[in-house]
Amino acid sequence: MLELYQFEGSHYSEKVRLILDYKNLPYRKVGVIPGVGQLDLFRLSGQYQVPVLRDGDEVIPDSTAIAKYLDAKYPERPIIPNDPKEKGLCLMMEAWADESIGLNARKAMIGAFNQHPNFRKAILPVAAPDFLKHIIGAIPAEVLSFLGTGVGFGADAVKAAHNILNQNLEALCLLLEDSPYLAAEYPTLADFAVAGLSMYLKFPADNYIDLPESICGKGVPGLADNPAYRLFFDWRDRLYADYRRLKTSGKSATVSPISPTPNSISIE
Ligand SMILES: N[C@@H](CCC(=O)N[C@@H](CS)C(=O)NCC(=O)O)C(=O)O
Repeated sequence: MLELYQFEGSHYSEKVRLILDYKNLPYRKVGVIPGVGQLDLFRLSGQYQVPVLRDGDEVIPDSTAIAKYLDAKYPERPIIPNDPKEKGLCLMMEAWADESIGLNARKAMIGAFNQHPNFRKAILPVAAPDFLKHIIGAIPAEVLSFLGTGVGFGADAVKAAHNILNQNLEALCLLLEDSPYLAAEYPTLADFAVAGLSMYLKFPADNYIDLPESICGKGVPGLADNPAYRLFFDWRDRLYADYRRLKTSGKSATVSPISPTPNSISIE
């Protein structure tokens, strides 16, 4: 069976989970513990980041490489169009989702949980021990903001991320005004990348991802609750309802930690 090495709260992992579900491919989730688990991941894949797909002897890191591998190896329900224009649009939008929506959504979410300690506690890795969540929750917002400065998560960087995301969401609403999908008449990699990478803007309300219930349906204030972007979030809800499996259905949602104990903290 396919194995997905992942963090449950990772938006790049979510992009791959959406594709696996769309293609009806059963898979087993292997939860990587931030820190020590990533050392095991390095031994397996030669790099430290999730997602990593294992298909028998094949080990594929990187969500884009995984998407292309899956479409080539399991061509049923293709996600990369053949038509040149559609294919070009699809690949361009996928890269845009990864690099613009994904990176800026992470900054905007960190900005939001600098302001809201409960949101911050809720989003720490589900596997993190309670005492760790307590300690992180107790760190004042100004300290986190200070720590963030210099690595791109200070107040100015968060504001810049909001500006970019506002334009991204406006563009998506315009694109979706008269079309059910972003790059073709059927769902493609562009749709799954945009849906997955926008997870931190607003977590899906239903039971798709194994995260604390307190954050389901919640998101970055000013973006998640902005009526101007309703069309986009409604579109994403429909995509999930049509193609994403609920976490309770099927046997594919087993999490078995790649490593028993965490040795560092990560926000994803
Ligand atoms: N380009 C990669 C990005 C993956 C990525 O940024 N993964 C994050 C989780 S969302 C990660 O593993 N972070 C831990 C780290 O960098 O140590 C992809 O598309 O898969």
